[in-house]
Amino acid sequence: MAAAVRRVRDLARRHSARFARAIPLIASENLLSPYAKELLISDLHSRYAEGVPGDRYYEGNEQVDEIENLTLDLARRLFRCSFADVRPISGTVANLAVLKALAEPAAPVGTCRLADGAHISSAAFGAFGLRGVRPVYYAWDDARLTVDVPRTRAILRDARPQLCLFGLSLFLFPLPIDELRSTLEEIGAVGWYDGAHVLGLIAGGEFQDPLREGCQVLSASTHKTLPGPQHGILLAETGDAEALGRLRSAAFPGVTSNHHLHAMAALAVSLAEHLEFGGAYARQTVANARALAAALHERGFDVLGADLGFTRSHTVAVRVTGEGGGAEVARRLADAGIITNKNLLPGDKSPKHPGGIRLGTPEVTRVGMAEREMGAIAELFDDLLHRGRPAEEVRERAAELKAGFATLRYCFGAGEAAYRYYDLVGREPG
Ligand code: DSN
Repeated sequence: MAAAVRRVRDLARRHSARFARAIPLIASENLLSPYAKELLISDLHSRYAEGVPGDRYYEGNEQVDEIENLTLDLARRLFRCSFADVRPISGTVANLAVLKALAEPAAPVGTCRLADGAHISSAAFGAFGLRGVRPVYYAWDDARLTVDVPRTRAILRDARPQLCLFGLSLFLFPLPIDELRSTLEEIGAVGWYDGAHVLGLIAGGEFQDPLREGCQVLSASTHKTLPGPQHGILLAETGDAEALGRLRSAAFPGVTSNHHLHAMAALAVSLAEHLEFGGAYARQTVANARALAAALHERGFDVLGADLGFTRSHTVAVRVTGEGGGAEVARRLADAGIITNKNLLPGDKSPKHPGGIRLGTPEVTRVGMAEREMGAIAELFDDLLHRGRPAEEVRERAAELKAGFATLRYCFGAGEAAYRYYDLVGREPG
């Protein structure tokens, strides 16, 4: 069995070493600060704390209670709202909690289509299907790359969903919640925003502000543009105390038992760090996405949103049907040390053949890259995909570029190594 232990530790070490040399451009990934990361291996990991601070089912929770209260305070401050719940253990779990609290089975619930960039939570095979709700799809404006307001107003008036979800996993531009607010009020719908992708941008003041634009509830994961641990969060601003009670009991005991206390403590650190550094980080993340998009466009790539400034978020979408399609291009890039994912794009004919790749700048920004490096990354794309340079050569150049950005920024303890796991696992078992 020691061999299995050695093997998994070796694989984790190789994984870290690989990422240390790579250019990671997955829009939903980020790096934890050293102070947050340490808490993931603290004793908190070994404990249970079902219930709420001051009213637990277990003894020994005094420090946990204080950590949870602190995390809640920080969340309410960062997002300027009166309600937070940090017990969902992921974004999807937070979404399930909202559905359990605010929609009955078979109820119509407004959302975007997967092909227009919605998260799998909205799918029949995802959280919507688990709760048994019926999606009411908004109309999409292909030119503006966002929800089409006039046609969606008509759809909402007709179907009258009592819960309307706004949120995307291919999130290039803000959604027109403000413009739909009067229609939501007219039909009596609760506005619900899935801010997983753009949470750190919202907090940093660089994207829309859903709780001020017509949404009462915000659910999210906490590890994308908010560079926190893998966890979930519920935020709300509403006078409906009964709905808040249902959200609380949906979070626990509805969709969680224990809420991963180590991750919650790490989240407290990340929220505190974002209060300090989040504005600068969010600004540079968006600036980098726009710079990367422009640099790719200049090199002949079909970047979505060329007439719209490409993106207002951390994400860039590139149609790569001319370069071999999303799956093939993502695989070739990974082979050359550039980590992306294939992605369905609006207009794709088959979900099995995504025509695009999705790129994100949260992680490269976190290690200090700026507009200049976005140009260098676009050059690597061009050399690999348009000029036929070999993957090994591009991989070496990617590693050289990355070598100048080996430490974390925008956090306490900035300057520490960004990818440390391979340093930490020096010991070997028996
Ligand atoms: N899987 C995440 C993403 O990549 O968008 C969302 O959960």
